[in-house]
Amino acid sequence: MSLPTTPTITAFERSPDRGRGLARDMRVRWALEEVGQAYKVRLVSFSAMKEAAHRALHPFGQIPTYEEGDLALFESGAVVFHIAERHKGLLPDEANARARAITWMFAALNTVEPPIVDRSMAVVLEQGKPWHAERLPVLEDRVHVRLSELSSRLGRADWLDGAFSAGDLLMVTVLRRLNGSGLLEKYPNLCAYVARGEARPAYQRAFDAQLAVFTGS
Ligand code: GTB
Repeated sequence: MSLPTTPTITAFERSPDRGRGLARDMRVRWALEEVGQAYKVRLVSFSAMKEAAHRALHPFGQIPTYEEGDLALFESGAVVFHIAERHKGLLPDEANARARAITWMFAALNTVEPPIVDRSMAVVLEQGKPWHAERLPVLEDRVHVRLSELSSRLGRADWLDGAFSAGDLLMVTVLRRLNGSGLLEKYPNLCAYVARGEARPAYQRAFDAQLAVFTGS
């Protein structure tokens, strides 16, 4: 199934992640690849993001956005949900299983992502502050609390609730933000979970597409 209008998403013209697939267009690209929906990408500069034309699409002047005909969306979680609702493959058909998968989408974005983002913002923006050395362990402890809880729940399963879903897609992208921090390595099942997500062909197509923006290929 494909949409009558090819959707267009926005992504960084020059991503600060240097092609590591950590910006939030990655999760939208991955979702589109999972369901086999072709898409176009419009690259935006940091300054263009703050101009009125882009703010009409995204009130907070950020990427990603999603346009499909006369529908314009922002918020990567809402966009992934929209894609999952309109295509088969990212949410189960059975009502209760579907509700649980949606619950994992919210858990990824509302419960697991915030401490991970707080930590990475502190590393990027607060290195020189006199209190940084004291604050960082506090932030890392909060990340460990969530990772430990998530690790216990995942146990030896491949995915969070049965088959791969949009909940796993978001959770894997959230956990990838810890790349290079050394924090995930304490949880071998979470490392294997992320690797399982990254091994999916749709993930790889999405990753290659965003990397090509960085390398200019
Ligand atoms: N809640 C929104 C969503 O999920 O869509 C958050 C969107 C958001 O934070 N967008 C960021 C942005 O546009 C890009 S992804 N920032 C520009 C601005 O606010 O002016 C965040 C991001 C950026 C860089 C890295 N990195 O370098 O590793 C990782 C993640």
